[in-house]
Amino acid sequence: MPVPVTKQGQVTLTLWQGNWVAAMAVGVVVWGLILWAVIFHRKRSDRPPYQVRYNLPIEMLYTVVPFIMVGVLFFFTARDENYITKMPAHPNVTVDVIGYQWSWQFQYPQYKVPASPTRDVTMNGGPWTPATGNSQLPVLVIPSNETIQFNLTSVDVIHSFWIVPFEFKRDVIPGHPNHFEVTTTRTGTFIGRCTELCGLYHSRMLFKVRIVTPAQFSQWIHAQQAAQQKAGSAQ
Ligand SMILES: [Cu+2]
Repeated sequence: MPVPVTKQGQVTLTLWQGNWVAAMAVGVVVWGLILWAVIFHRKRSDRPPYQVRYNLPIEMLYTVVPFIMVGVLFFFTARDENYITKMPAHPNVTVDVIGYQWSWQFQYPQYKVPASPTRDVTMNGGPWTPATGNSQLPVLVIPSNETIQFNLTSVDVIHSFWIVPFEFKRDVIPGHPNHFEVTTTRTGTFIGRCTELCGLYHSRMLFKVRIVTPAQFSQWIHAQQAAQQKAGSAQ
């Protein structure tokens, strides 16, 4: 698993690891019982073995133990899912994500650009191509150690928004806005993908993600605001 870059991603990773530990513990017990039966209860003669009808305590154990296992998995999954899908009321930064065949647009509705067609700071780009590689990909810039809200919409077919080290995906559905929030924990440059087969160039629908310090973010967003206002006014 990639190192998570959000608090929510860390919770997902811990839940996944806990599930593996629990599955391995159950597996070891089951393999042990199988080996024990194979080694110590081999067929020794043609005499039919001693017949037993039922054993109430063991039958109850067979029923109760799986219920406990499901209950434990359910408890931790429900607890972590509630945390991961929680939407704190006042995110530091809001990003409107628009998916289309075959790229993404990122808008920052808190940062206005009156002269631009979208009226917000907007990052555009294009898909990966053999000629341009990753150089045309749209860039999503967000600050570290802050809460980011993503609003997901699609203008054509169903896409899915996936920043790999978020350990999280969410579908981008036309006519059905989706939302989620994360708290970033570190800086770095990562890759994002579409993870819902959406057509011929689905696999080229990549984007770059840069998590920077809040000071760098503020500098970057104000520079974008000024540059996009100037470009809009010139048209
Ligand atoms: Cu897509």
